[in-house]
Amino acid sequence: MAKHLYLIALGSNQRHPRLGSPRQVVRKAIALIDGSLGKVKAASAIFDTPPLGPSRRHYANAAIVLKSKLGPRKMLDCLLATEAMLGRERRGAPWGARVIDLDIVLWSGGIKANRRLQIPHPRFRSREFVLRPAAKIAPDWRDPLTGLNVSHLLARLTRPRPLSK
Ligand code: A4P
Ligand code: MG
Repeated sequence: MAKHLYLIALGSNQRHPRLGSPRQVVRKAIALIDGSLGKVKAASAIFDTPPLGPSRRHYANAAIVLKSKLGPRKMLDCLLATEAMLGRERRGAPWGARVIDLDIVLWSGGIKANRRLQIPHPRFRSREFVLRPAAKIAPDWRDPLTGLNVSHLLARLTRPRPLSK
């Protein structure tokens, strides 16, 4: 029985030798996840975003809502296996170029915190490249730690701040 819902963030900023551009890699990742890990209930458009951190290449970012019978630990294993299948190699700088990054942002079960897995994703509240696509498909999903929903978190992050005097 599919009892879990996940909000998953996808990002790529490296071409794949066979699949092509980061945008095409993200599209392929969604197609792989749908059916094998659960049912994709909603998928955002794929956004072109400026890189945060040291990488100079733009990213393709998207978000999906996934319904699945897999619990969070198993889901993480399957997402890591999907990353590997798409050719991601874990070496080099942690924020280096990557062919695909699949992160669990939110889970219908709420909070999970251990050495391998933290849900909600610890940095998602400060990432416009996660919140903007997520707000298109799950604006009302509430972050269990702050009590704010995804569209509020996005508004908080992108709200113009008054110039300091
Ligand atoms: N892990 C713990 N919690 C989670 C979770 N909720 N979901 C652990 C997924 N994994 C989780 O992941 C390292 C380990 O985190 C996993 O093995 C798992 O045990 P990783 O994917 O190798 O690490 P990473 O991707 O380098 O780190 P992270 O935190 O996913 O990076 P970020 O924060 O996603 O930053 N700029 C733009 N515009 N768009 C981007 O997508 N991405 C990054 C990477 C930097 N700049 C970017 C983008
Ligand atoms: Mg990751």
